[in-house]
Amino acid sequence: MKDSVNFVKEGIFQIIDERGECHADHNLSKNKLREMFWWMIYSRRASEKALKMQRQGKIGTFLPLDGQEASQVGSAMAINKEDWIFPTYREMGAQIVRSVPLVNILLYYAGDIRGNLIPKNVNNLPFYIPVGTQIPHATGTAWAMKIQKKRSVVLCYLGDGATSKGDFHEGLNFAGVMKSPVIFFCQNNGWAISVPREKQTASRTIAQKAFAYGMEGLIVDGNDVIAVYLAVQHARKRAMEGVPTLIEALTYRMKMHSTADDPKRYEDNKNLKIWEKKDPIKRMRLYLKKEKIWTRGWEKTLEKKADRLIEDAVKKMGKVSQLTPEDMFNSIYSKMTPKLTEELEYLKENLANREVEEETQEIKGGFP
Ligand SMILES: Cc1ncc(C[n+]2csc(CCOP(=O)(O)OP(=O)(O)O)c2C)c(N)n1
Repeated sequence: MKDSVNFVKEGIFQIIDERGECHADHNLSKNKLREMFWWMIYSRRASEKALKMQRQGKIGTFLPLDGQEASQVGSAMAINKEDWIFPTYREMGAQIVRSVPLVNILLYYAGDIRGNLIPKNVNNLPFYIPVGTQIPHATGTAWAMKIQKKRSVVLCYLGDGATSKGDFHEGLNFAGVMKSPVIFFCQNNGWAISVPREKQTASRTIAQKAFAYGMEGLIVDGNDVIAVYLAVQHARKRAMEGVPTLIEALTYRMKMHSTADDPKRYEDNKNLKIWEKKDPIKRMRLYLKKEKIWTRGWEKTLEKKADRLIEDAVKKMGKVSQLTPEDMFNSIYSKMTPKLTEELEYLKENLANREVEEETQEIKGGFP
């Protein structure tokens, strides 16, 4: 066995291969390995449930994480509670590992902004929807933490598509110059909606872009939860020393981009078949089985626990009071501006008129 930090196969950092064979010492306890498997099971089941809820009209939109569990779980587990994460819309797995209640996430996807209220003492930003905008924010936050001499780092999530945005280049350039304690964690999942990775950039890899900004670049097998964990731990240490890292996690989006798209229109099924063999959960199961940590019964217990937590979250969501149209004015400024007050009055008046109109229509419609 080789020392894990130096084990790189064809330029890609990997510990566990697709057959569940371990190629390097990792020094992780059995409990840590169990925990990793648990979070991946929970994340996938939560993602599957959210997709069904969208199809049933219970939430408005959703972006499945299926296939990216190892990247999200491994990275989120590798940092400290005091560190901050800047997630994109697909990072449900990272959010739940970092203690954001699932009910919040479901509420958010149902269009209820209260879902974005992150609990106190949880250092997570809400989901970023505009692609790439989190990157300069993450750099700035990390820089501020450095000035304040805080012993924490920022983990900034992004996709391969985000690397084409100006924000990416500005954010990374500034991080390199200011030596901000930040880790840029790019999940290269092959697609930016229907744009394949090879049309996104002519660079041979995404990680190599790091060198132009004076930081470290690292490619990790994003479907190997142990490798991701160790890579992010390493990058965290470097960030504390003033060296940011751009990690490219090679993974695959196994479902649609979002509930609004149909990948069959642009994606060759052959790719999916290849990546199904690399499924992060399957791989970890094979490894844990070899290590005599996994049994079918144990996995069933985890599935049941996950389903119970998911059902609880769905029930809690049902108990949350409905938002009214007027509520949209409550979350903009702490004190309403004169213009907003005027608009609120206008809205109220229109809503009242609409009620009268609806009642009149009903009466005109006659009696059954
Ligand atoms: C500024 C901006 N432009 C366009 C969009 C529409 N959009 C949503 S997701 C997406 C693709 C992003 O791909 P990638 O960064 O690879 O992340 P992934 O969705 O694969 O996780 C685009 C173009 C957006 N949300 N924000």
